[in-house]
Amino acid sequence: MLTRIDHIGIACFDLDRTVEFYRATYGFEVFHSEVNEEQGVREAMLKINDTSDGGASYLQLLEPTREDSTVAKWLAKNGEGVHHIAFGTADVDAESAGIKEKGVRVLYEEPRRGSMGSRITFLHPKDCHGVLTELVTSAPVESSEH
Ligand code: CMX
Ligand code: CO
Repeated sequence: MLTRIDHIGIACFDLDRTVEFYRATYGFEVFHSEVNEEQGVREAMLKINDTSDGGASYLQLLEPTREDSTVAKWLAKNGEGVHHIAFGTADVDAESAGIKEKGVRVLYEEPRRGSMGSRITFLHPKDCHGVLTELVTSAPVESSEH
């Protein structure tokens, strides 16, 4: 079961300036930031709210770290904006297997590492009415605190 919006991914050219926009305009603070070399991004997670299943919802601001990253390619074509949405689930393996059976392309054989130790996979936007869709299982609270 998909139980919440985990995050909305927003691609930007300048992470620091974009973080400052969200702080100055809405009062959102950076909850967590990291570089994910595999995904080719530097990112900031802004927590919007906690949810009843123990997870949370975030904005994920993304700046590419290299020219051949998926986000760099997307920015060059589209400019800044909403890049993907991510649904939270307790079991990304089971969810992605079930969705694959319905004929939607799942981009990874095995879930990969996402923000804060989460496990993530993506569904192809062309099979999802134009929306790049991520599935996320958050890390247990214990491990995300270390
Ligand atoms: N949203 C909607 N459509 C998208 C898209 C997006 N984010 N990215 C690409 N597309 C569309 C393109 O517009 C293009 O459509 P047309 O053929 O009609 O022009 C088509 O998909 C193919 O796009 P492309 O530019 O040739 O890009 P690629 O096929 O090389 O890559 C994708 C597309 C989805 C496979 C790749 O972006 C991917 O693997 N994404 C998953 C990983 C990722 O996005 N990581 C960054 C975020 C990390 C995180 O969230 O933690
Ligand atoms: Co994401």
